[in-house]
Amino acid sequence: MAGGGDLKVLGVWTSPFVIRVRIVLNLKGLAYEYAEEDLGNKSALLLGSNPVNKSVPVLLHGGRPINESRIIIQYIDEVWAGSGPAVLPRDPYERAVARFWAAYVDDKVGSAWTGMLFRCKSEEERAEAVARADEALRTLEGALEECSKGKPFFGGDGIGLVDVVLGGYLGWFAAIDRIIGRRLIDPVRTPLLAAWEQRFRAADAARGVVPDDVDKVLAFLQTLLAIGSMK
Ligand SMILES: N[C@@H](CCC(=O)N[C@@H](CS)C(=O)NCC(=O)O)C(=O)O
Repeated sequence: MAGGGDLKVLGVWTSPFVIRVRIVLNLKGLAYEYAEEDLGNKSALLLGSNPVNKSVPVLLHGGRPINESRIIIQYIDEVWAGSGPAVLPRDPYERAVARFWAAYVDDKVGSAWTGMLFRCKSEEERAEAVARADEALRTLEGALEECSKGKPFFGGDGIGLVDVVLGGYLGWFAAIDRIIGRRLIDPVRTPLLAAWEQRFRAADAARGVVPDDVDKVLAFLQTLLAIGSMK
């Protein structure tokens, strides 16, 4: 495996942002060391490596830190352009489109995610965030149709930027499904996304990285709420 022992990820196992980076490292066939952080007691390495945001993930490459998950993914794709599939399209126009949808996911789905779990002070506020998630997912159903052109993933035949960015949230979606008593990615309302989810979860690069134990995720949610994370 490439990577040469000089790659290390500082992460938290449920973080959508960490999960997407780990999936990209897997796609590229890169070996890396993984260090689980405690967000209630961040390591000196994390604080020193990401002093501005103090957030995970951090990728250390030969000891040098790279921060912000979408920037990390692009870095990996550029440095290891020759290894594994390209995560961002080579064509500049398609690359711009992929970046647009990846930013959309973090903007709309990401803010609904924190709204549904961390920032809601009442069930009404949670319902309002769920409605925002529904709307974003409906839009992404159309984006999937457009970007995939009938192929399995947003990235076409293989997993690409938009796939990993959205796929990082799937473990949390399953936990939210349990809380709200229905599917966020609903096979009737968003059939393309529902089929995409199955394919994404089954991909080698995602297996073991996307959390599939809802009870464990919900227990971890309590830990995050107790330390006031993601507010
Ligand atoms: N925009 C950042 C978001 C990273 C982020 O929010 N990470 C969370 C964990 S999911 C974190 O480390 N939060 C710090 C904290 O809660 O103190 C990225 O894409 O890397």
